[in-house]
Amino acid sequence: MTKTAFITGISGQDGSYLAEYLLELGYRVTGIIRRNSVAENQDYRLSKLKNIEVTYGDLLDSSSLNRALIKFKPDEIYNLAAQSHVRISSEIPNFTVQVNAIGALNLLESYKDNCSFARYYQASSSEMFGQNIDEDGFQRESTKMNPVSPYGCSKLFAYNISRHYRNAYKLHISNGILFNHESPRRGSNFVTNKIVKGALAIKMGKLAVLELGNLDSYRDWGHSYDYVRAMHLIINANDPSDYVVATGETYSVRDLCSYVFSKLGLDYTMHVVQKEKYFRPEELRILRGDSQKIRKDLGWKPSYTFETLLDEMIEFWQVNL
Ligand code: G4F
Repeated sequence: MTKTAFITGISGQDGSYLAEYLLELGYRVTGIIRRNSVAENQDYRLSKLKNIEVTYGDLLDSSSLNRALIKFKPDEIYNLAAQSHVRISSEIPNFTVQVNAIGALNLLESYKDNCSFARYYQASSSEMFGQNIDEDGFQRESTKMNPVSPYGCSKLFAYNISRHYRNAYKLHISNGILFNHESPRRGSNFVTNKIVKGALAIKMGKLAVLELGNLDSYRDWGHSYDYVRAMHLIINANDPSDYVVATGETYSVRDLCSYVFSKLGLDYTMHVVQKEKYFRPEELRILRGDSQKIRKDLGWKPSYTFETLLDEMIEFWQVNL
């Protein structure tokens, strides 16, 4: 029997990869998109996808969630919608908390009341750990969580309330604690895509310098395609649970600059300048995830490395910039 998936954030990087992946698996794919005054930009990541069913809706509008869930009757619900930019969350903290925390609660309520037979995936984040790191240098499911941004705090609420609904109402709800994941579809104001597009623009003579913030923070970067495969495994596990999804390797923003610029025959130290406006009020210094649990229990492993991820992004923008 055809399964129906419902995706919030379907027009985003992960939402679009997940929609494609589930269509390939034979799912009926549905979701909500927010109304935007620039109609052209609303679904550009979905433009090549046929047969998905989307309706206007918003995590802050419970009536739209109820209507969508009653209409689509999903078997699997993926809550990927968020204000996902960490630095910007300090500029719009109220909005970030409304969408990421209260929005998640709205969706859980709508799910519990309208289609509790379904399974539910909550997009949780490694940003929830804050500066905590285990003695061996990794963060894992048991690592303490003390977020250092409005974004991280909002995601921690969504993570905890999802676990509460799982326990209190015996619902099949799982969290994926995803470390950074990128692709050519990444928004241009996240650091990977900003560096790739900036370096190419410098190479083409279209940009003089690339302005960045902190070059000495470390992140565990994977590919969005690998991480949506993890989401699907997590929601289909026999028992609901929480899983770290990460590569286990960490690189600094400086390493990232060095790799991308040298691929283009450039020396990043000649072209990158640091600007105060791109620093965060409180920086999360290092992320490195231990994903043994999902590897052992569900057989997941990443297919991309740091290098192949960046090579794909460079090749994409060489053609499309
Ligand atoms: O690419 P970023 O903005 O990603 P960040 O903040 O780590 O968050 C991403 O990963 C999280 C998972 O850990 C997600 F939950 C979240 O939604 C998002 O997808 O920044 C990465 C690093 C940071 O340390 C930042 O300070 O790059 C540093 N950075 C340095 N210069 C910059 C810049 N980041 C951005 N966005 N822009 C800069 O100019």
